[in-house]
Amino acid sequence: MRIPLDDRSRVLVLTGAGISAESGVPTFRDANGLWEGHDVTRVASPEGFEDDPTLVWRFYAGRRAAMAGVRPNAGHAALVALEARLGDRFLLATQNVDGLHRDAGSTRMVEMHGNLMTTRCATCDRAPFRDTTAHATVPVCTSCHGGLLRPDIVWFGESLDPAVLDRLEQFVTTAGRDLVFVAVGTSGVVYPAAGLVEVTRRVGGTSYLVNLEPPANVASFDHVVLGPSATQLPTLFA
Ligand code: BJW
Ligand code: ZN
Repeated sequence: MRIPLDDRSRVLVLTGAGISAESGVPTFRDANGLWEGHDVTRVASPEGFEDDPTLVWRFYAGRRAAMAGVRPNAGHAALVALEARLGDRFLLATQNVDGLHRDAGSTRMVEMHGNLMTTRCATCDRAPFRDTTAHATVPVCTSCHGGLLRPDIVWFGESLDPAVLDRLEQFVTTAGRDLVFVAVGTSGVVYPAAGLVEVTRRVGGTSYLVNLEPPANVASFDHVVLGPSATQLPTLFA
């Protein structure tokens, strides 16, 4: 299949863990949402961090270390090529925190759930900073002397950056019926990302799904392509 685009089309691509699977990054719900027997919603929540910051940092330290040598794949590259073709009529919204879209060369992009290699203070408002260290112990803030540092990631129950939500809303509103929404490699259970397909329907746009298997919200899509994204995306946007 090929996604038909004309010179009015505005393409919003939403990606999830599935697009990075072929680069060797494990998806979330692969192991039934478990990590070393812990419920992922516990190690990725403010309550979990409050209860056991050491456990949370162990989870993120492992994920940081696992990124060594990981490279973007043909699916990421296909989105870079599409952006080059469409310019400002393209926006990529990724739920992934792995940074692979940026490594591949995507620039018109929002990271909805933050970035794995960025750290911030849980207490003070110092600017988030790049940090690739796989911390073995909980790092402490040197600005406010005592605040615990945490990954700059949007955990369950936390709000997304309003600037990210504004940019998405602006893109969708401007596009209206010219919106082509393409969701790639995502299980469609985590909001607000999972609701973008309904938003597309409301503005009169067209939606596509590219996923290995049918996700929770499959019935909401106009067109469904089942298969691995690294193989499917280059063909869809050829
Ligand atoms: C392939 C493939 C290949 C494999 N090719 N495909 C409205 C309704 C109900 C609940 C809520 C709601 N609004 C908010 C909520 C609460 C909550 C939520 O959604 N809960 C649901 C679980 C019910 N949302 C929030 O808390 C969000 N905050 C918010 O909305 O604030 C306002 C608010 C708060 C509270 C109440 C109400 C409003 C924040 C969500 C933050 C999510 N963060 C996480 C973890 C941290 C990131 C990290 O550590 O990395 O982000 S959760 C986790 O899931 C991670 C992911 O980005 C996210 C999505 O996962 P994804 O990408 O879909 O991965 P998988 O593994 O689930 O799926 C992979 C898919 O790929 C599968 O389908 C495979 O088949 C496929 N695949 N290989 C193509 N090669
Ligand atoms: Zn601080």
